Amino acid sequence: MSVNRSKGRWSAATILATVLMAGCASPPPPQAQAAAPTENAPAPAAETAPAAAVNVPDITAINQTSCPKQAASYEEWVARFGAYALHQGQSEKVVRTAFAGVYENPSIRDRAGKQPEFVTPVWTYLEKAVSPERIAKGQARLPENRALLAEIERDFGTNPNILMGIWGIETDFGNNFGDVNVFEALSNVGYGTSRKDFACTELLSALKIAAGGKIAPQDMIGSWAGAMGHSQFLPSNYLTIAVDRDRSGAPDLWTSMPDVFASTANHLVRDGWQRGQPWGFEVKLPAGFPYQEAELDIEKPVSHWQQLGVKRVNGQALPALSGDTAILLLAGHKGPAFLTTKNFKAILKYNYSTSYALAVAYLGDRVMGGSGIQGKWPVDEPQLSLAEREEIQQRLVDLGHLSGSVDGVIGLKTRKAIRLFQSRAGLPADGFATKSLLLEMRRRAAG
Ligand SMILES: [Ca+2]
Repeated sequence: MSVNRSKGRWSAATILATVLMAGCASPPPPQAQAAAPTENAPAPAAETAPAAAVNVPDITAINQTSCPKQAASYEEWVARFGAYALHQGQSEKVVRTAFAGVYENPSIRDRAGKQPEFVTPVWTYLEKAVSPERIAKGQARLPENRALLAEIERDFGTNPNILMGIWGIETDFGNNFGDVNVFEALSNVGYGTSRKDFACTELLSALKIAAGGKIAPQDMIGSWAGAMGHSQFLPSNYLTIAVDRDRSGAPDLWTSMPDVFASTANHLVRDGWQRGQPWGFEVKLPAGFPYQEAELDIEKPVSHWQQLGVKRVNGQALPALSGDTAILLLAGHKGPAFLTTKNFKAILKYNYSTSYALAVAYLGDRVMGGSGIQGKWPVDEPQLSLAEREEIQQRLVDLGHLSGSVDGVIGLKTRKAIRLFQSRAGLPADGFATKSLLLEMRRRAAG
């Protein structure tokens, strides 16, 4: 991932170093100076301190006992967070070292912005996420990891499919886990977006990791959103879930595959992964299937679906599975259908997106030799613009089917409202927002 680093370079590092030093009786230790960025680095901070530095108060003079909500600049936010971290018991040395190389990164706050004009259709997303190239890439990485994956399955109950799937979707099998330092990523989220409490919590966790002394702050690299390493763990996840499988003294999610796979497995197990169960599989729904039951929060035993006539996509009877299952449709009644288990929900805890979870599931299966999705996606379905998605929601509100904000996000609540409209209109109640649905709504409102 490339980020725009043209603006504000140095400033936060300079200012934090300056304000922290102001409170020190002695000069900072050499390592704090060494931690400053070296790539295209200007002269040392003291010689190039921008005029803006004098406008920022001394961090030791800042009484910051909670996560900073107001700041006139990125530099001030970092200084205030630094004061807050000291208040929370972090050492000045750890704070100074951690923030020595950060700078303002406006592209981070742009990414966390408003709803997109168009939402990528699930089939387009899957085509890229589970491409033949990526499947081949995963298969190439299997031999070197096969024994380790077997050991993890023995100890955690997570099969190789799911671990390869998550590794491939999260970071393209380690080829891309982001290039942003976690302190830079999260301080920009804290300053530039509304997710300030999230940023403060995660930054304090990141400081705790650094304070452990086993992972250097500058090595804590990840996405613009603060997800770190091969498994894309947030710092708080690292502290509570990550596993030091290779017993080096700390979980290393950047270079140790035993630690990476064990940490991912631990995440899944904590969220209910059941040994020996599949995530689910593709199914064929019979004519007249009650589509309003195809939603992840409607959980039934397999026998319920058998009675309704649901079969595996190859026509075979559904296998016996313990626990409740749910039917998933991601593109309405014309698209593929899936029967999912609790394990699918464990994948969703990793990243709450059904498209993401399906991509993880299929990539893992394909890497391990399984076949792809058989059903046909409605690829000719026109995309809905933000205005059209909002219009559907507004019409549902006007009809009394939906309450709450009109935000263009077609989530569970909106789908349920669409199903209500569809049932009353005698349409298959699949909850899928389409252009034809919108046209039908307009037609009925006019008539
Ligand atoms: Ca380790």
